[in-house]
Amino acid sequence: MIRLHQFAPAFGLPNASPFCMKLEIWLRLAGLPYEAVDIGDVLKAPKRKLPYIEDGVRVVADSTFIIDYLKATYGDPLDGWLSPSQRAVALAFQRLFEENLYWAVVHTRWAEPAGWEKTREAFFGTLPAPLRWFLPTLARRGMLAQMQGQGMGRHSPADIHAIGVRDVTAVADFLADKPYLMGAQPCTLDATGYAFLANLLWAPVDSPIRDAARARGHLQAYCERMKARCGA
Ligand SMILES: N[C@@H](CCC(=O)N[C@@H](CS)C(=O)NCC(=O)O)C(=O)O
Repeated sequence: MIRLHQFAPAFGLPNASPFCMKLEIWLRLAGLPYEAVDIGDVLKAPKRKLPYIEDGVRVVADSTFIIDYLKATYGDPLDGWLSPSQRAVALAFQRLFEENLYWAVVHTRWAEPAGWEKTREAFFGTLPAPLRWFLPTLARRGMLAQMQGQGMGRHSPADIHAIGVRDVTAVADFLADKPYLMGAQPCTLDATGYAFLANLLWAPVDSPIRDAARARGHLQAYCERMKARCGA
């Protein structure tokens, strides 16, 4: 049985980490049995980030490398129908979600005071003392440092919101009236898209980016469709 190491669920989502949620949704779409191990301990993770999996003696980290490994080991039930040009578009949108929109949303959760209140309560609220006195501040400092290193954290809040709104608008325009991002059936990009959009729409962190997503009702309908399909 595949053991999926991820954070404990928060914000009423399958996972408040879009990368963990992406992998869990992929496993469900692919019909692979797994056991979720909600330890949330990044220090035990091979790359100090979650998710990672254990599959027998194999340990694989990073949601994309894990999916590559699972496809190579158990087959690829989701993406076989995509043409080379569709794969190229799917990769570009994956990068939009994971390398850009992610950091704009991280800003709203970890840097902006109102978002940080929600994040601190959801992620650290149940920790025993003395952990809950210092871990939130340490974790926040680490996330803000990552945002500086990545570069998103160097922009003004208004510019970060504009960057996120532009991404959300592109996704909404691309989805248009299709049931799934690449067409009539879900593929790996939908595991990513659903995870990142649900984390934007359904986490209780207000922002102009979330407002832009809410204004496009078909993004909400898309997430509901994916939720019904995956049961999570
Ligand atoms: N490229 C990685 C990114 C994973 C990632 O960024 N995970 C975050 C949670 S969303 C994490 O574990 N952060 C902990 C930290 O940075 O200390 C993947 O696709 O799995």
